Amino acid sequence: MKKVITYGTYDLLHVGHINLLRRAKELGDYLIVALSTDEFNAGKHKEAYHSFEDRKIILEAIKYVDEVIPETSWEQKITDVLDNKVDVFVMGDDWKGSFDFLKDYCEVVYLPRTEGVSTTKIKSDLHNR
Ligand code: C2G
Repeated sequence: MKKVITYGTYDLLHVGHINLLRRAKELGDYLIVALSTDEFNAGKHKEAYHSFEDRKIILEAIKYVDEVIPETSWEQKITDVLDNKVDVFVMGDDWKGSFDFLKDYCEVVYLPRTEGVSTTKIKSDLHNR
């Protein structure tokens, strides 16, 4: 079984997130999403609208997602890859190059982002209505 992992906040779920998850799943048989906790988001200077618990329930309902684990630190990726026997690490290409150190442990794939949509844009558009 080919296992894939990806990381993110996945707040205010939108088509860019779904496009990423669909393409990530197409690279293997089992997709793990390491979901940023509210505490970890604070470190990313991000404040999700939905709580970690709610974002986890939402992700687990997506047919491409097989498992959701918490992302609590920047340093957990190597351990996650080894402990879960991951074959492929996937992120959107806004992160291109940021995680190449993982190439010693698994395949690293950066996928093109979906243009024109983001959680930040959703918040901004709604605020300016
Ligand atoms: N994404 C995308 N297209 C968009 C928006 C997001 O492909 N229009 C992708 C991002 O590249 C990322 C995933 O969707 O791979 C989740 O996006 P975020 O929730 O914004 O994740 P981020 O805050 O970048 O967290 O350790 C890594 C971090 O946790 C990544």
